[in-house]
Amino acid sequence: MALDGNNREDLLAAYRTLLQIRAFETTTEDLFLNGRIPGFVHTYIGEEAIAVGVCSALRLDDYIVSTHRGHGHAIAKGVELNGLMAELYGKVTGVCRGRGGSMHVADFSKGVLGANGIVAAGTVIATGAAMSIRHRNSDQVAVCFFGDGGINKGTLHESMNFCATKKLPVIFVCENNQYAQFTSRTRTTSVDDLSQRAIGYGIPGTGINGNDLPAVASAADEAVTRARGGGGPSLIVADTYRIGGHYVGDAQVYRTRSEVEEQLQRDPILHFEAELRAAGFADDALVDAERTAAQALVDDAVAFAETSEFPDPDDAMRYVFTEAEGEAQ
Ligand SMILES: Cc1ncc(C[n+]2csc(CCOP(=O)(O)OP(=O)(O)O)c2C)c(N)n1
Ligand SMILES: [Mg+2]
Repeated sequence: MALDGNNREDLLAAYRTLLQIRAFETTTEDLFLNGRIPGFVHTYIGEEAIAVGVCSALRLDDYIVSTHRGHGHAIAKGVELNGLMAELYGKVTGVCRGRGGSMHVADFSKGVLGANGIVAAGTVIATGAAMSIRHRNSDQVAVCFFGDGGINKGTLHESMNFCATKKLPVIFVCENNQYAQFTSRTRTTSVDDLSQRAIGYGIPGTGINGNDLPAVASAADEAVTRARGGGGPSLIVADTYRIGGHYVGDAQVYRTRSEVEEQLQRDPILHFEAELRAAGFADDALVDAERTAAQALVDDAVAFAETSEFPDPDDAMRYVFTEAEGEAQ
């Protein structure tokens, strides 16, 4: 369903999701630094408006394919915080029964086909999902999130070309957060306007401010409507900024503190709060209450994860591959 910019309830629902992602990510940072979460975590702080805006244009049965920075995508598509946090902990109550962890969260019941540690691997998965949509004569769509680093991967070009040729219902969403790991986009990409890449495939390409939630929602709605109606794929390039390091613990020697501080002025949540206030939909009391409520939900998720069990080691190989028909799960 499209986000209705005049509907207070719609806007507040989107606002709550932004806050839940932010609270989830800042809490995850603390948990990781305190040794509670294994592996690596990549947070989505500063990029929340992209996931929330894009997913506002989707139905529950639409698909999304995510990246290594996937918690925000999952939350925006409706994945429950408890199961998501438990997954980060590697607990059996996690959305993937603790087998996936932060970089491989998935929840098919919400159309989340999975996060992925391989840069731009999601592009081919989204293409496959769109092929399945086509074969089933369904009107679902598949969204493929990827980064400015992913835009230079061969898999992305092959996927965009294939989807364009077959007019498959994929929306390619490039989250241009200015860095691929420790490398500035300006050092790796020959064009400033990444949406120009769409021209080479004969598909619509649009560049937007990814920190402006209504702008993201409206670009997504246009692309989703086109894909659902048989009009084929689109590329949306959403400019944003990764406020945190590449991963939690990144020393960030490749950028200056002043650059980050300047970007903090463009925080998508502050931006959206200002819009809500200007429209008369929010005031200090509401903002405080919503922020507290979002943190409380995340705190509950942490308590759930902490008190859940780890999977039984004897069970480690179960649920990793689809079992043959008739085989007990
Ligand atoms: C195929 C592949 N090459 C390299 C890596 C190492 N790597 C992990 S994340 C990353 C940068 C990705 O940058 P971007 O696509 O812009 O996503 P962001 O981290 O900025 O969200 C790289 C190079 C990888 N995981 N997979
Ligand atoms: Mg990037």
